[in-house]
Amino acid sequence: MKKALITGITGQDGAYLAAFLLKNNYQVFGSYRRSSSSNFWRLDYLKVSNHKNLSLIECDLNDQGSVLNCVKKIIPDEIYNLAAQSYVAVSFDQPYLTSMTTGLGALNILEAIRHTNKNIKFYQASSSEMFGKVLETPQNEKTPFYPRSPYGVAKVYAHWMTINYRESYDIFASNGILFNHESPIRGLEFVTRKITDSVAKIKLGLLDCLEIGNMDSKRDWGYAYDYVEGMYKILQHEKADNYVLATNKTETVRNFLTYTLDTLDFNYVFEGKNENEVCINKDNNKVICKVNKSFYRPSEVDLLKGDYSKAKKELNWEPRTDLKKLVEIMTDADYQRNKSGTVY
Ligand code: NDP
Ligand code: GDR
Repeated sequence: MKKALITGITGQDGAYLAAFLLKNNYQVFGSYRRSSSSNFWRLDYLKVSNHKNLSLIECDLNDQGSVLNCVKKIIPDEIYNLAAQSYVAVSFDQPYLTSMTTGLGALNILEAIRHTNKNIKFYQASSSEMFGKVLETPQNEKTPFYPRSPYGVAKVYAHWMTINYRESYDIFASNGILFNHESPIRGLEFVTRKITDSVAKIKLGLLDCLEIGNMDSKRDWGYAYDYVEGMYKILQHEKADNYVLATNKTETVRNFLTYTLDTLDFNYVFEGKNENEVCINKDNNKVICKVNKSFYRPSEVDLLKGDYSKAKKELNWEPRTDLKKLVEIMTDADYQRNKSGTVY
């Protein structure tokens, strides 16, 4: 039985990947950082918390000794480094912590591999945020980076460290450059889940109005469930490399909102421009969405669209869920949860 270590098991991707690997007969070790309250609701949601082949191990990515001990104790066949301070907006307020966790955290694992067993395969969760102020569209593995946030800069560092350890020490170290991927267990601070949860609440009379930032920004959104299989395929390939996983489609935040409103049969109209834009419920003339400039970022990534043809050709990977379907899955889940009073 193969052993995999997943850092960031309490996050969205960590939970989906754990479920995927357990289903594929892996022994899974999930590392988590200590906190004052338990944080395993995503593993509960996917019904894998009590799986006999899942073990949880405490390890903070910022503590090099802790990372080394964790790797030494397990000696896994594969490590998936999914842990990060992953919220771009917060990275402007906490650039140092973000650089430590999102950037140096990857180095701590690579060093642990180098000093323990160089046969351990390594997956780094690189990000489309590295393309930032994009230099070409769609973006592929050869597109130069132009990060626009401390988060993006930290991911570029980890990306190149991964390549450097591959070339210097012959470690099987690969980067998955993943574009935005979402799900019903996405964190509530990210715009997609914020929209589906808030619109569900408005429909149920639990909230009056959604306050949002830049609605013109465009993203390439896929379903997290599809993307973790891509991570696995990247590590099963015959040689270590870098791969874009994306849908090659892009939509505005506004359109994501309209798909959500359509899913819940709202009758609405958008009025005004920029920070004065509002969305009005035509059935009762109430404002159900308005712009709040406090959600704007000091520098924005305007458009992302990923070319995943290399992953399709070499890994036989492609996304299976289109955006409208994804919005339906997320909106239905949030509507049911809010209706039953469950909080996630
Ligand atoms: P989440 O924010 O949901 O999960 C991040 C995980 O990292 C959590 O388990 C978190 O733990 C953990 N973590 C944070 N700081 C530390 C630390 N110091 N030590 C140990 N663990 C820590 O992110 P996602 O699941 O969405 O993303 C997974 C990875 O993929 C991240 O690296 C992200 O940057 C990257 N990525 C994500 C994309 C997406 O669209 N989702 C796209 C491209 C890249 P805790 O629960 O305690 O906070
Ligand atoms: P992103 O995701 O920054 O792309 O990073 P997020 O959902 O936070 O923002 C997407 C776009 O929506 C705009 N936006 C808002 N964003 C948030 N969070 N809240 C709002 O109210 C709001 N209004 C408008 C943002 O300005 C932005 O343009 C995600 C994370 O998962 C990263 O870890 C990952 O690397 C990238 O996706 C790919």
